[in-house]
Amino acid sequence: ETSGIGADKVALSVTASDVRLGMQASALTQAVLDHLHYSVGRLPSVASPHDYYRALALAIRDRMEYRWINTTQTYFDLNRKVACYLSAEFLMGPHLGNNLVNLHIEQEARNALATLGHDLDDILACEKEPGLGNGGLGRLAACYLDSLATLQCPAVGYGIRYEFGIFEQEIRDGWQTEITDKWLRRGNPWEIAKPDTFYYVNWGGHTEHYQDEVGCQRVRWIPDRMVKGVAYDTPIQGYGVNTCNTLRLWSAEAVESFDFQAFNVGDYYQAVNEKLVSETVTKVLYPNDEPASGKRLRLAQQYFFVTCSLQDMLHLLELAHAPVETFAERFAVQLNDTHPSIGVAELMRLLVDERRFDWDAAWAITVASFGYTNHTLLPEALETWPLPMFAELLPRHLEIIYEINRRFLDEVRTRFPDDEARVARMSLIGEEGDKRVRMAHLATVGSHAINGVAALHTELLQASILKDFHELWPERFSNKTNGVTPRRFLALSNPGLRELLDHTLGQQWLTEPGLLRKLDAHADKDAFQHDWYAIKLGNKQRLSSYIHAQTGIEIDPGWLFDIQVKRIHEYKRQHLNILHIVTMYRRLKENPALVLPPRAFIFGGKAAPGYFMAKRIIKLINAVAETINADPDVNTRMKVAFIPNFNVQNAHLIYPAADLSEQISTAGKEASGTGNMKFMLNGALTIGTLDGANVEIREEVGADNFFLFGLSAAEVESVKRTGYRPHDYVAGNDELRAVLELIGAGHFSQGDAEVFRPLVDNLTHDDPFLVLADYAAYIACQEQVNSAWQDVPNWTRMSILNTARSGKFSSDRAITEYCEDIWNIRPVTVKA
Ligand code: F58
Repeated sequence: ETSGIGADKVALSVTASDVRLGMQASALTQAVLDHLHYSVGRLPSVASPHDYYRALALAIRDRMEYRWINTTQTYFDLNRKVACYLSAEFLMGPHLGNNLVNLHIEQEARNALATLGHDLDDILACEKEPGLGNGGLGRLAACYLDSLATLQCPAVGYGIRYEFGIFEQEIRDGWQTEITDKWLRRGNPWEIAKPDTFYYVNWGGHTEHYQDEVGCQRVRWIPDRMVKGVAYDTPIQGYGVNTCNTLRLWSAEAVESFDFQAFNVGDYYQAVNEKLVSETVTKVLYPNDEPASGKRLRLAQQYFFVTCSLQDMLHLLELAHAPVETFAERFAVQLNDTHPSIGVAELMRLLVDERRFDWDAAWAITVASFGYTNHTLLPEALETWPLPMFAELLPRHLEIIYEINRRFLDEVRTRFPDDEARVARMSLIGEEGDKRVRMAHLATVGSHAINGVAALHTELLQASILKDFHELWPERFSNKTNGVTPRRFLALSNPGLRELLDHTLGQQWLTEPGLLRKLDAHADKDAFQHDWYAIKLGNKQRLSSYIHAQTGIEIDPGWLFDIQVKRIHEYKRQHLNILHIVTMYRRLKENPALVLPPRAFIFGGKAAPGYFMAKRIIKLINAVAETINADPDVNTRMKVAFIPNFNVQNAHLIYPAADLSEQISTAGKEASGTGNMKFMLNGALTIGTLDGANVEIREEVGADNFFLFGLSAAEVESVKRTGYRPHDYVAGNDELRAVLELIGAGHFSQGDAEVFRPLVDNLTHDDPFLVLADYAAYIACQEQVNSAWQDVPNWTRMSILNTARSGKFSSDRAITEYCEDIWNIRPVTVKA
């Protein structure tokens, strides 16, 4: 009598009215009332929407609990190898809506709330998303967890339970301001604290070398500080399956015995202070996307979550009575960038110092266990730690890294005799300026598999920062092009399109996105185009209302929606977009009769709080918006809006409403991009450079259905090599010069010629990301967009083809490749 996921597979003897498990609307109504009473403590008559949100969230969590426990038990009973995805960031987005989709009970939940006088959408809007990540890297980790569960793969996500996630962005007078993200203030119904699952984490002190009972040289680490890492678990429900995996986040707590020691000597203040200091480890997410921060607390965070996770794996082995020797057969440990790469040294320490393995045996286990994913080639984003800081915080790990390095460089010298330059390049210790530990080298040497995140990125990785390593171990390298989950980024966020796809293709497209290709056959049909257009228009209406509510700006849903949402960074070139906008503004002012299809230029994204140029770019977007939106000469044909606080929640509204997706980074700089995939999936056309996954998007959709412009990665490099002179482009292009002058002279800043001076000067004198070199090509390409947009049937056709050919970019495909090529992990059916 159950409905919802796999009702056929679920053999529970549950009745529809069961308050804990029943999947029908009547059972959910009962469950919400029950939780309102027993968990929230409110009478229905006075309960707020947020109270209803909590009650419904708890009711939904109950419905996952059985599958969750059962999943863990199944993996354990079957001794199955588990993928452990180590990531300092998981940008999960709101849980409630996604869990309803994956459990197949949205309609039941909607009906249940309607019975109680509430609208599901209002209740969904109450959830404060856990913003435990900066951008693409953290969101990728979340998509991968969704796919792992959906593909029924044994997996755990391990990370940090930051008390404050990514800051909330407010726009004041056009500038970004940062507000602390107190996401836990009203509690978190999705997590279950596991106070008995904790591990100790040590810092500082010194090491002692001694001889053990059998005469072996050993090392003891005598730390001088200690904290406890406590587990908080969140269920990750797969779509349409019983598999419910775990996201385990570690939270730092003071160790009680330390308090007691202080109490005993009567130093109450010291005891309390100890607690405060301990708990700062997991206080806040570092809000820098790139560059790497170099802060001590950041290294402490990394070591903290990595040691807890590795100790947890060893503990699980013990529970299974499996010898530690089998570690690599039981766990595939994936490093999401270098942030967890201290794990290589930590696993060696746990095995050699604590379990008394000999070095070679420990090293074989370590390399067989770890895989490393690189997400950036930008030199300033590569993590390195100054030796003195490393030595102070993790003295034993530094010794271990020296030993790994000594043995590794011996291997290099054997393979490449008389090549000390190569040895210096490959060393785990960098000697340019102050000595530093190079975390990308540690991750590479400690892993049996190293991958980039798009075909171009992997090629460049092998040819640039990891060239020497690729020459030494070519067989360890592979490409794993990123992917995104169609459950969250289509089914949940674009219900109109979902319905059309279900109706046209059957529901299987959600797990077999290759089926989307069947849309090709409908792309030319009038009636289908009509439905498609209507859905897009509805999505644009939704976004338009949201923008109006957030900013006061009114946008006509009939206009072309041109959207760029992503972190604000010079390499992503939001300022190139602005140069186009100002160019169009000037043309319209000079020639009011100009025919220009009306466009809304929409932006969103956070800047790192200390990133001077990025913050100025936000100010520029808002300044240009204010001028244009208020000018009756132009505002019937163009408007500009900056959506504040871009996050997963408002992303649900943004991607489905796009006509044009801006993917305009300098070629060779964006490792992959994943927003590009979310736009494509929702039927936006891309204007972009040959960068990251854009290359593969264009291959899939066909060159005719993609607006390509700009220098290639190879051309960018060659221009830079031969000496790039941005000023030549200014001198050679009157329109560009006029645009830069307009901005520089304060036209958009009430005559203030100072505020944008640094931006304009940087572009004309330095322009590290070749904005001016690509300007003319970008403008020309945007003109092609304008003509294409005027042919509505053809634009709609191209929009349909984008969705049709987006199947490759499902995270299910990406995860299948990781499972087969790197982790050696197979699916397991979890029975009910
Ligand atoms: C992003 N990196 C890449 N880093 O820029 C993007 O091209 C790629 O699609 C994505 O990873 C997934 O592979 C990224 O988001 C960060 O946010 C780090 C956060 C921690 C500090 C260093 C950057």
